[in-house]
This record gives sequence, C-alpha cells and structure tokens, in this order.
Amino acid sequence: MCLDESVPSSDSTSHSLTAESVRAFAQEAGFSEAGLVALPHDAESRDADRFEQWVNAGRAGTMDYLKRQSESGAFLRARVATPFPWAQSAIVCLAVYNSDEPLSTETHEWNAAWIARYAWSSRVDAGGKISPSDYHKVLLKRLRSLQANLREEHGSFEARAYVDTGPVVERALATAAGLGWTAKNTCLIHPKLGSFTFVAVLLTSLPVEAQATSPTIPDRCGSCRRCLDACPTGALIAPYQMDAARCISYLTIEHRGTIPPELMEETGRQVFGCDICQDVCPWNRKAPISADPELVARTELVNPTLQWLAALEEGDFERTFNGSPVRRAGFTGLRRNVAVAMGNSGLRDFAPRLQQWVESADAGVRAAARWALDKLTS
Ligand code: B12
Ligand code: SF4
Ligand code: SF4
Repeated sequence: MCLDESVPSSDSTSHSLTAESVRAFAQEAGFSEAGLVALPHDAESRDADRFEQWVNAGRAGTMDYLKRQSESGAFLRARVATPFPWAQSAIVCLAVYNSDEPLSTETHEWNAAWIARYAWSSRVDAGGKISPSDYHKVLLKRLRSLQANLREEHGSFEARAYVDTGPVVERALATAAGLGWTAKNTCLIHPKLGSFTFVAVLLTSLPVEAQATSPTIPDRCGSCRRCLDACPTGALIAPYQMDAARCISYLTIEHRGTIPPELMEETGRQVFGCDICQDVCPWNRKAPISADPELVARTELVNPTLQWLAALEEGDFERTFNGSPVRRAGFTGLRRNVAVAMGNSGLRDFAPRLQQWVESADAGVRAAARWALDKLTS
C-alpha cells in the first residue's frame, strides 16, 4: 500500500520554513516532536554510502522494496533527490507509542507470547468502543493536516507524506533533522522521548530559511553495548550495524515462508516483531508514556497466551487484527510464528495442536510445527 500524498507543483513559494514554526504546526497536528532539515542535508553522502553498503552486503534479506533502483542504477532510497528532485526540505515528525505495560525482557509465563509494543495500538471512540489502529494511517492523516496548515501559510507547494512505506531512509532524515541519534541498536533515540517513537516524514519543495534548520544531536550511546549483548539472534553484528535477515522482527513480520531452522530457537516466544534491543536500552527507562488517544495499548495483545493465538482461525484473525499492524504478518505467518513459540515454550500440552499443523497446506507452518514438535518431544 502506498500511503503518500502529493499536491500539484506551484509557481514559486512565498515563504521559507523555520524549525520553530514547523514544530508548532506538527504539534498542533498531534505529533510529539518535529524537526526540519534542508535537502540535501550535510550527512547525505555518508548516509547514502551506508545504505548502499548495507544493501550490497545482503543485509536487507528478502525485502526487495529496499533494493529498488532508478533507471540510472542508483538506489532509489539512498538520496531523496533520486525519486524527488524537487524536494528542498524534510519535516520529520515523531509520535511516542510507549505505554506503561511490561517490557518483553520482564519475566513472563512460559505459555505467553510477545507481540511488539508498536503493534498494540487502538483508538477509543466517544462511546468507549475500542478498535485497532495502525500508525501508518493515524500518522499519515496528521501529516496531511500539517500539510494543509502549511499550505494556508505558504501557498501551494509540492509535497509527499510518508510513514514507513516511502522510498526514504526515515531514521537518517530524523537524525539530520535533529530528532536524536542513530544508536548502536540502529534505532533513532530522542534524548527525552527514547526510541519508542514512530517516524513520519513530509518532503516539501519549500526552502528552509538560512540558519533555521534544527541542530543535530550527538551520539550518546557511549561505551554501552547492552543491545548488542541482548540480541538473541546476533542480528546486531556490530555497533550500528544490523543484518536484518537475522532480526526477529524481520523473521516474524517481513519474511514469508520458512523461518531458517537455525534461528527458530533464538526467536523465542516473539510472535510478531521484537522489542529486546529497545527494552534493555537505558534511554527508554525514563521515556514518557504516550497519551495519544489513537495509539492506546490493547491489553489483550500484551503477553497474549499461546493457547489463544493458536486457537485463532482465519476469520478470527481478520476480526482481531483488521486495522492493526499485526495483519502484515498474515494469518499463516502468525500461525508459523506461534508454532515456533510453542516449541520454545517447553510445554508438551501443545503437541496435539502442532501435530495437526504438521499437515498444514503452508510450508512455513509445516516446517515450524515439525521443528516445534521434535523439540517438545525429544
Ligand atoms: C526495513 C525496516 C526494518 C527492517 C530492518 C531494520 C534496520 N535496522 O534496517 C526490520 C524488519 C528488521 C525492522 C525492524 C524494526 N523496525 Co523498522 N523499518 C524499516 C524501514 C522500512 C527501512 C529501514 C532501512 O532503510 N534500513 C536500512 C538501514 C541502512 O537504515 P537504518 O537502519 O535506518 O540506517 C541507519 C543506521 O544503520 C546507521 N548506520 C549504518 N551504519 C552505521 C555506522 C555508524 C558508525 C553509525 C553511527 C551509524 C550507522 O545509519 C543509517 C542511516 O541513519 C523503516 C522505515 C523507513 N522508510 O525508513 C522502518 C523503521 C526504521 N522501523 C521502525 C520500527 C519501529 C521497527 C521495530 C522497532 C519494530 C519491532 N518492534 O519489531 C524494529 C526495530 C529493530 C531495530 N533494532 O532497528 C521505525 C523506527 C523508529 C525508531 N525510533 O527508530 C521506522 C523508522 C518506521 C517508522 N516510520 O516509524 N525494520
Ligand atoms: S529487534 Fe530483536 S532480533 Fe532484531 S536486532 Fe533488536 S534484539 Fe535483535
Ligand atoms: S542499549 Fe546502549 S548501546 Fe544500545 S542503543 Fe541503548 S544506549 Fe546505545
């Protein structure tokens, strides 16, 4: 799904942007923080080189959308100007999704699974009814409102709004826009908000007023390496370097088919995404709790039981996760992940269910169920 928004080109813009005014507009639109950077930004060549090296080293696994190239062979995402030659500025916004629910690293029952914090979100309507929400849609709507306010102030201009899905390296832009540093776990850490934040980007053809860009924030990881030590699969191959093909988030959400058997045990009981390298990070200890009415944690997704997840049939999956980020894994993807988690639970009660799934039409579910059954019964 391409969640972008464009408006026709204008003749010229009457005003240029300042970090201060952009931040006020973004907060009015519902974002926690925002920064502004003129394009191309000072670190663009360095970041483009890092991105290219990362893709060329095969770190993107099967995420082919990251590898797309222009006709001239340039990686589309490495530099904003490749797909968007008109872009003069990036307004980068953050939305906090942290909640006061437990961390994945705290002790849990053996029959409990883990769904990543970012995917718990829901909104509560005036009548108190709770429905799943997806940050892509929630934040895109806010970017549109920000864009509309800017249009009132500056007249017509060209723009693209992206939350996750556009051809841009959002954390590189966020770092350049002074919203934090790209940390050793590769997440963007804001010194006050921590890393449980979503990133949303509005590219515009509006220029930035001289000296009115946001100042950058230096790296504050220091000598810490808790995230590297805690990562169960060794996906953080060095500080600031991730082999996404080993990351549990990739394996349980993005990767289709069979999870490599050598990584099944390390995947533990994470059935959708992974929070470990953020849960151990000291910068998240005092991170504020989100008060966002559209990103409220659904408590039934916090430490859900494997029994409940295993009993979901396709219709139940659709009803439970329609409108939620969890839908991205797909029904068979989640079932495959639940099978791996059951194998890692040590609970032999799951054997009959796994025995049924060994006959599944889906190869990923079959392989996971076979592996889990062998592990539980050996
Ligand atoms: C592909 C992708 C993934 C992949 C790969 C992640 C990765 N580290 O590359 C997988 C599926 C594993 C993944 C996992 C997660 N993701 Co993701 N993902 C993306 C996506 C679509 C592209 C990222 C990308 O381009 N990666 C390529 C690498 C090169 O880019 P990068 O990691 O951003 O690159 C920086 C560093 O690697 C660094 N770097 C590289 N080498 C070096 C060397 C040195 C010395 C230094 C200092 C830095 C450095 O520089 C790069 C540029 O700043 C972005 C959205 C977007 N369009 O950008 C979301 C995004 C990065 N993901 C996000 C989230 C929330 C997650 C998860 C937390 C979800 C979860 N709980 O499971 C995990 C976090 C895992 C982690 N530790 O990063 C958020 C991050 C928010 C934040 N505060 O950081 C984003 C921005 C989506 C959004 N709009 O909010 N994701
Ligand atoms: S998200 Fe999990 S698997 Fe991925 S790098 Fe962080 S700790 Fe490792
Ligand atoms: S755990 Fe330590 S090294 Fe890792 S991102 Fe946090 S501060 Fe940086």
